[in-house]
Amino acid sequence: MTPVRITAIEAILVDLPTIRAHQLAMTVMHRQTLVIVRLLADDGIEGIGEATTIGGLAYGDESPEGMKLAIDTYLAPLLIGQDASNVHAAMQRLEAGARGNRCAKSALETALLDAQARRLDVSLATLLGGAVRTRLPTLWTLASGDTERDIAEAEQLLAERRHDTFKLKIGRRAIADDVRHVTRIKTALGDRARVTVDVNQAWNEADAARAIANLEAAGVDLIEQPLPRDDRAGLARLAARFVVPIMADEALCTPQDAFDLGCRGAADVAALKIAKSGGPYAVLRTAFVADAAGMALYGGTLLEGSVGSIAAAHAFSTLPRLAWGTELFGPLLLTEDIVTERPVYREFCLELPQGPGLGLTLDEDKLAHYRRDKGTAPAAR
Ligand code: MUC
Ligand code: MG
Repeated sequence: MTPVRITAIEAILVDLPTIRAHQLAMTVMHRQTLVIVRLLADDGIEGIGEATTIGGLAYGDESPEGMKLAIDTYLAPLLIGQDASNVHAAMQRLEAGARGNRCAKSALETALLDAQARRLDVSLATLLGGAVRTRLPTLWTLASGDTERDIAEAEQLLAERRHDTFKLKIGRRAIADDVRHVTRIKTALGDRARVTVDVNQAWNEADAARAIANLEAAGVDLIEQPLPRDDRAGLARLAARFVVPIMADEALCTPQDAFDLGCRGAADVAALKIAKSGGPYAVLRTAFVADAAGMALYGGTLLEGSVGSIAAAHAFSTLPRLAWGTELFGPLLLTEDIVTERPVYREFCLELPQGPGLGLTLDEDKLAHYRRDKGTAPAAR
């Protein structure tokens, strides 16, 4: 069989407004910047991918602008002319030629997988071995910064049967204020909803111990990344001390992270994200190690738009165990989209698209409108 050569790779910065301010411990978001990747091969098949992070450099080591630079300057040249139908060989070449940069690599791995699945006329999940679920339970994050507004938002989403699990972003305010905020929301929602909290690394161990005792008493179901990502010993002590499960997020990116956290007993639950791990296939490698180490799995997000969220959904749909469901609600946080058909959320779940590849089509007009380099961008294909 003649190889199919990669002929062009484009990385496009796309700025989309959020439906409301989204407050996290380390930043307040009013918009989200997606890095959309288009990868073309000489058989005419194009694959798309997305690299996205939160708040510039506030969340991780890569910014959207840095990802575009890394792709344009270093990663794309490594791939041009390579066999587009061999995703593992292409990704191995990137690994050998560029350290780290897992978010940027995730967009490229997604685009390669999307193109190859389209080429074979199968879905991305099928290419990854097959979906064991086509509906993924998806929570919603309450992060308006206002307790009563958060309760009203949760009540509406429960009534619409869109979400029945809510993650509260805390760690920005004093601990006593955070505990009051969470307790008020959990009391209002009662047994009708699960409530989890994400501290985004904001506490030290002593503060975390005090806060978690109160949150556990308030009926919180899960505590996400209470300590800085490097404090694995502290995380292990918290996991041993409390019954409420502790989830590793920022601390867990690679299979090696999963192995080390597992050996330490540092986390009960593993937050998986394609962007942290380097792509839909890469996240599965991390997931299998975490699973083998006895951690329950959770399908996380870096608040990607539709392309990144659906890529993650395809990967998570193949996992035999996904005890904590997902948080792939990113597209719902954005007022606009750059795909022709937006992902469907129904009965507390995200539905996996069924078409070839990701099952998504870029909306060229929307993309042209929201791309940051509008006016100077190359003409649409
Ligand atoms: C994170 O740290 O988990 C996921 C949901 C959300 O609101 O923020 C993200 C990031
Ligand atoms: Mg988190």
